[in-house]
Amino acid sequence: MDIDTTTRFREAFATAKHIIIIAGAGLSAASGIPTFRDGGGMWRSLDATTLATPEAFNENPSLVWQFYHYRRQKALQAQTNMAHKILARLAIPNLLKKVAPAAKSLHLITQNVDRLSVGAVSDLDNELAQQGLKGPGYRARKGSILQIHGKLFEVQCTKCDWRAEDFSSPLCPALGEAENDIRDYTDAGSNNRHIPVSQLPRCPECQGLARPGVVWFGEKPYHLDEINSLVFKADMCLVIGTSSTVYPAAGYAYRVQRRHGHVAVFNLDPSEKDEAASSLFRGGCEEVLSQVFP
Ligand code: BJW
Ligand code: ZN
Repeated sequence: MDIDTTTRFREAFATAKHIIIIAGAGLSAASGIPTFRDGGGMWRSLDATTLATPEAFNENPSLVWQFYHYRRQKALQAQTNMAHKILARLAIPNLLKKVAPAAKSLHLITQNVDRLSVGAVSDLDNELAQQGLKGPGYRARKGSILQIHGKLFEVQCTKCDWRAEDFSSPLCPALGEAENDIRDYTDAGSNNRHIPVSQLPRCPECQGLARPGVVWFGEKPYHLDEINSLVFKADMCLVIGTSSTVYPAAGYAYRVQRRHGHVAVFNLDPSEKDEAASSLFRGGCEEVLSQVFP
């Protein structure tokens, strides 16, 4: 790793007041969760991005639910990796102060729906409490993680307002049976079991078809007003493990750069935001972040 880049970045981080972190699928890649693009996004020979649309769900809810069942299984089996853990440390005010003494706020805006960042923060909260480190300075501030593309473990009705968190898996017997039909997820081609709509997850209130509580293309992302004000005041923006191809998240780094904030990009490969970067760190974020924030 380039020592000058790290030193310059650490100096800028030390003077930052309002920090935002934009994260994408690369953050969870080392936890075994597939990314969407760059070769990571195939599921049963289908491009994952073509399944993450309301049109795909309307046309074939059975297929899209099987895709989300697979994603839920992957996320349930996954453990947080070093990158989640480091970002969790930064979310604790007293630990953030050690590397960013001027910091007044830090928010993680994650496009990931897997809950691993939330898990890393609550694990660390518990660990610090066990060490006797209590008080607000040792707790992540409420609302410091904003899940802009929703939650994989939320289920919502397509007909009424019902929504609920649900970590059970399979969500209904037919999804478990379909999974057993196909052992080799990556190359099962058109060998998809068709599940009748009546056997897919249903709303307990109105019996309507339920859907995953995530944001698909064309839908409104969550927390947009709050994120817009955070982006407006941010003087430091870390962009971690995202191809930066999906808006609105892809536009935030440019906005910070235009207002002369520091933009640091952490990515295994070149990404769309490299040109906006004041600091560019190439490599797996689970390794690079541990070197930058030892
Ligand atoms: C590593 C690594 C390691 C690997 N370490 N790095 C033109 C301008 C502006 C907007 C648009 C536009 N044209 C169309 C739009 C709108 C559209 C959009 O952006 N489309 C683009 C294709 C252009 N956006 C939307 O529709 C959004 N909604 C919206 O804009 O609404 C406006 C509105 C406002 C008010 C009212 C109503 C509407 C919604 C976008 C929803 C995206 N949904 C998905 C699925 C979520 C659910 C799920 O997870 O299943 O979100 S699609 C998918 O892409 C997912 C991701 O969160 C998102 C971004 O992907 P990400 O995270 O960047 O992953 P990858 O795979 O692309 O990249 C991984 C990166 O990691 C790579 O760079 C690797 O190199 C790297 N990496 N290992 C470090 N170890
Ligand atoms: Zn309902």
